[in-house]
Amino acid sequence: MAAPRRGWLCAQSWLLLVICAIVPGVPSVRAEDGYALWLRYAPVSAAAARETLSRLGPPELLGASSSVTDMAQAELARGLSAMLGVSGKGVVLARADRLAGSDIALAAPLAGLPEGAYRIVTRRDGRLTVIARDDSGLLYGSFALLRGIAGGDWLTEGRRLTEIDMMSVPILPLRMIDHWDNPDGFVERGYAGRSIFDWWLLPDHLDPRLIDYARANASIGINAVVVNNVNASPLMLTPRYLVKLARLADAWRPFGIRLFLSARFSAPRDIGGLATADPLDPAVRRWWKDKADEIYAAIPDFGGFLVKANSEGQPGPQDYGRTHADGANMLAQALGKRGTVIWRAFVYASSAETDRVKLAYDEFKPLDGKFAPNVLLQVKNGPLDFQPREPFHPLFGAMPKTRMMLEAQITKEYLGFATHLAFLGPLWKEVLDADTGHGKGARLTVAETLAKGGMAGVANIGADRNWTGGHFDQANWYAFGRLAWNPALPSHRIAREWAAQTFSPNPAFLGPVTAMMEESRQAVVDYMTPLGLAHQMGTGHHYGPAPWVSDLARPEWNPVYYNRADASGVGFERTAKGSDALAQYAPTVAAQWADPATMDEAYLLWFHHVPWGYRTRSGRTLWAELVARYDRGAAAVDRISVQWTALAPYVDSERFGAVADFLRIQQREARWWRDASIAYFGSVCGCALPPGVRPPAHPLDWYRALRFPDAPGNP
Ligand code: BDP
Repeated sequence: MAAPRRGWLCAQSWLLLVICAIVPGVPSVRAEDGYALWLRYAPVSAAAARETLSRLGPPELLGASSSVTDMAQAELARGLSAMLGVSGKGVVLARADRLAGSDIALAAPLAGLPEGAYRIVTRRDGRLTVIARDDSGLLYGSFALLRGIAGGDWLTEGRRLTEIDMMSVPILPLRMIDHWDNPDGFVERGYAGRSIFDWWLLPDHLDPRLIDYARANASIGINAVVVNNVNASPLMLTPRYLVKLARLADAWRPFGIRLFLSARFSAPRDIGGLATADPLDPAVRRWWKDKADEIYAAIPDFGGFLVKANSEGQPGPQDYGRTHADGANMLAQALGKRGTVIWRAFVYASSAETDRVKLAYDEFKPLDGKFAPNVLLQVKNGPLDFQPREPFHPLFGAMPKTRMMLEAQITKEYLGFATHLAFLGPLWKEVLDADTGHGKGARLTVAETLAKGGMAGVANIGADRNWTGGHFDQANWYAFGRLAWNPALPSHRIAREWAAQTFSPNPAFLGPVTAMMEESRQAVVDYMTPLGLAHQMGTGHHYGPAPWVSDLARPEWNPVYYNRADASGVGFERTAKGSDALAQYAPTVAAQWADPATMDEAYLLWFHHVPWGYRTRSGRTLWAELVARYDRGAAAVDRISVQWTALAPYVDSERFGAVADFLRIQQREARWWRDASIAYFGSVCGCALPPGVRPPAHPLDWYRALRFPDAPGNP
């Protein structure tokens, strides 16, 4: 594509800038700030497409219009006119039941498919048509059509739009963004500024940004949003807030998005004037039922409640000697058929545990079959807490009678905040594609266990102009949505699709940028927590390395609890010789991680305490291998940074410069991680640095003395 290159050229001097600004037909050279996300709709030079769409008369809708089809048509008009200079002409949006004659057959493949499925194909009269059985399918299909054009693939080699015939089906029913936003605008683990929700001004003023937010979500198939933090304020359930929430729900309905709320379990006491929140108490049950009725009166399609209970100090049913199922089912009954309770399995409330990663399984596995039909159990991707790498959570596949949601963290709490470039497609794919071993002889992947639930992603969205702090963090929002729609999509394809729309569809750009993105997450694993290490981050804020910390009140808050480094070796013994967490996995899976000599070394120190002198697969000792991995990670960031420099011709100067700045920060911090970790583990092991290895820049005490009371996102 010539346009972005011209944009870059134009930005190089004031003279060129003036020329570019006055020559008709030259695309805008205004530096981009990232606000438009992947919905930039940059001009596409495709005469064939323009011709196809302009010769065919006005856009048409077959079927009754609705607020959702209005949005679909508006988006098509907006996107097609910006990209091709045609105003949506020639595109037909057709409800399957409104096709006539021989066109009826076009809808046949959609029969029986889930809500939201669509087909894009050309009718006999030559008109490009989006067909769906419901309005949301028409909306998703419209976005897919725009994506296909913006991504370039459809228009290469002189292909005509009318040759397109594609179908897409949402594989997971619930595709949800979870905001950890507080009513006062603070975002827990947020690195992109304050909350996008201005509760103070709602309902009187709705920031137009919230419409663009809904467009972005709809474009990737998101159909549910939890607007507030799981560490929930009861304020959100008060009448004053319900009117604010209703305004939001009304604004998002045309985009197929249902609003959910995090509910504080003690609300009947906090705001209801009751003496208890015991889920079996009739007055408590009545209070929640009345509350649900009140919410549905204001928001008829309210999605339901997300609940964090008896975890990290949050109230819950166990405060009254009741089980998680008692708590969840009580709320499920209050909602009835109208909505869903999403109950989180992220719990580690008991005090005398030997291994924190075992707790969720121990508590929830016995409750399989005890949850009401409208309860979903929301399980984090791994058993600890959103680390750069964890094995998949053992609850997936282990509760066949329970509907499951996978919770992923889009915001990079443990992966360098918004500054580090870490594309999370490969992380999520690793989990989604993992075989749980519960398939009775066949494969049963984590993704397959979500078929009656879905995926929730903890948002990385804030009021920063570019939404996510780092420009490349937009890719994680995008990838999350695309994978929740279809977990089988390859990560590299998603990366490429995003980069084409967000920066440039030029293949000379897409090749290198996709490669950079694909290797970026492994780089973070290498320089932060290689070989299966986890939770080595600084206290509370989780910024930077702190593998030495050992003085926090609860043992499982300390990095030393997880690394278990001593003179004999490093790593957490989770076989039968240790905590036996391995036994929570299906036997075939447990077997694959049981033996350090044969297992994937990516998980070595997660499952085993290994002597420093142990020979790893590379032939190096464990100590030397650890050092080599830290070095490899830091070197990868240096390489990515050089690769980015070479991509300057394809990116506008504002976004190019911002990414380059962030990469410099990442280079510095990757070295910091490497140096501090080597200094610490070297001191514990008493091992000399392998020959030729650069010593840490500072002595260990220098790293230990660093403090960051002002790190963002820390509640
Ligand atoms: C941890 C975060 C904490 C969250 C918690 C959760 O540090 O802020 O409240 O997860 O998921 O990762 O509940």
